[in-house]
Amino acid sequence: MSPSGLRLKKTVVDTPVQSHVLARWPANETIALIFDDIAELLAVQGANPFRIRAYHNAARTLRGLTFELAKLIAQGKQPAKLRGIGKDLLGKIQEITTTGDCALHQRLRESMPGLVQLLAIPGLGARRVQHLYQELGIQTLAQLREAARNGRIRQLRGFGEQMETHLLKATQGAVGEQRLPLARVMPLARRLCEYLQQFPGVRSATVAGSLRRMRDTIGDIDLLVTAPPAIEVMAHFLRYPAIKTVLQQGSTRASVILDDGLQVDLRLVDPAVEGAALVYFTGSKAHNITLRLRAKKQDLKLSEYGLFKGRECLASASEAQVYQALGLPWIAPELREDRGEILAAQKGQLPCLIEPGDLKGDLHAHTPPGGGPRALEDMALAARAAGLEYLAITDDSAFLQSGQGPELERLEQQIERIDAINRRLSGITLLKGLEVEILEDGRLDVPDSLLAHLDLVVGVVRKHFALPSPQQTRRLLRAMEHQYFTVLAHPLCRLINERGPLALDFPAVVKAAAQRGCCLELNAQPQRMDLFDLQCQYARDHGVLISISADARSGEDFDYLPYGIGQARRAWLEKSQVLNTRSLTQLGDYLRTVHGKA
Ligand code: DGT
Ligand code: CA
Ligand code: CA
Repeated sequence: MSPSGLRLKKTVVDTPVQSHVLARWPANETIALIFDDIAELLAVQGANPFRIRAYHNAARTLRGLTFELAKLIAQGKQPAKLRGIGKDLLGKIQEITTTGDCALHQRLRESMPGLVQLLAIPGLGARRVQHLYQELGIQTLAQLREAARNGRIRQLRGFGEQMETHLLKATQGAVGEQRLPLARVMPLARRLCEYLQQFPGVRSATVAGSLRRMRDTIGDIDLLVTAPPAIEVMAHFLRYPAIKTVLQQGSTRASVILDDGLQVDLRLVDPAVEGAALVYFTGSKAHNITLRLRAKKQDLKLSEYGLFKGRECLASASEAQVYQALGLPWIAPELREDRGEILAAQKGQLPCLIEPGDLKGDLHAHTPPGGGPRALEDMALAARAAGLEYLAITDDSAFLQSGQGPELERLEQQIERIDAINRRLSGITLLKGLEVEILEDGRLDVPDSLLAHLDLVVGVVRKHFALPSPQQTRRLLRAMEHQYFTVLAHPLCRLINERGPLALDFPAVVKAAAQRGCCLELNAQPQRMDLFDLQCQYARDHGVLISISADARSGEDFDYLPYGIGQARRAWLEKSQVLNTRSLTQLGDYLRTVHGKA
């Protein structure tokens, strides 16, 4: 065991010591930790063992002192000769006393940043790190995790299966592992739930954790299964074909990794405590903590097994009972982030959240590329099947500019096609829209004279994502000033795991949208989820209407709408704050007003 790396990580390394935050001089222990760290790093490099030992010995001497050495040095006093601390090391101590660190230490850390992180894992000392490097070429956390996943660690002398599992756990989340988009994970989790539910005796299998809270990205899948004690559901779970590695298994809990790398945590409880377990396992952790504190104030104890007064269980069977016994109404999972929901619940001020069935239409959709002559109609039918009453076709404005013929003619052809479909189909109305590009300077790539023929215009940034904030903000503000601009689509342009959000003065964009009366989109494409919850809430708070859209490119894409609703609920949105919950007539009124056509 070599915990020094870990201790250092907390005390010295990750918080660079700056002289103005020091308690005037570094403690003996701080200097000793730096020396231990130097020794470990030298060992990983395969340095001379005497040199390595010299640093460890000096650390030991420092820990045994009855006075603070750095204080003495800071006072300009000469310390008496100390065992194992010669001129060279004393020089380093002086350096640490004045700067908080020494150059050798910094140089060693900088020369092998990956190895420094490996050393910080409890159980990985210099010798093991060196071994990993020599045998498997492992220099980074990511490489270590990969090797552990592939079962290569257990083959190493002195490591074994237990160590491999330990390293897999220790590196989880530490390597900037990607969180996956909600819509990619939910279907997998639901399939697993169905599999579990099929097992005779199982009462329920429920998705919990961040999935149930509809977070935009998911770290791992949490499932809660209820069954009477005698049911062998755990063995059934471990037989699930897509399981690659079993990290942990017991009679009431198991953690596995699926073929695609996703982790699944399963908890099995008695049906009698389903509600309490579900509250616990749904989280978030922050919500749970605040809830437990509330229980404590009432002299109660809340756990995954129930709400207790002394040994008496007051509630456990359903979530509603647990919340009720705490003096609260049931709180929707999407709100459970400790963002004021418990106080709002207590005051009876929880929002009346938007529901999936509230959406009447979608204002941003494309004709599938290569969809043939029936593509428009297919989209209309798919939207109708998804329960929508209207759908705006907002093809990319590029279709006007490419090919032959004047732009107006091409636009008129599209409008005629839509009119024909509207005459033919009942129960769904296609609206005439366009997705226009917001050019670098904020102009739109289609003139107002053409946009005037449309019902609505969706503006998007397609290029120049990296403009500095003032320029990007100006660009969007200018775009929104256009008379026929209706919706700013995916305003932040982030792509989960691929592209961060635009640098923007977001409040300025929201303010402009509110003044102009145009709306901001909550795009429900799995990788977008843009606006995301907190921004969406901010926009709502400042009087901006939100348009929830699947940005569909095929009929199946309407399945993404519930995830958009999930985000909207996380943003505390009510039905009235979402434009496309309005009837077609109400929408028409809104569009005429915002475009100055009223
Ligand atoms: P994720 O997996 O990163 O997307 O986020 P969650 O929220 O699913 O987190 P996860 O999988 O670590 O844990 C699932 C739930 O279990 C979490 O939402 C609340 C509960 N939980 C986990 N650890 C703790 C804890 O230390 N304290 C409390 N009170 N609850 C916890
Ligand atoms: Ca989770
Ligand atoms: Ca988990």
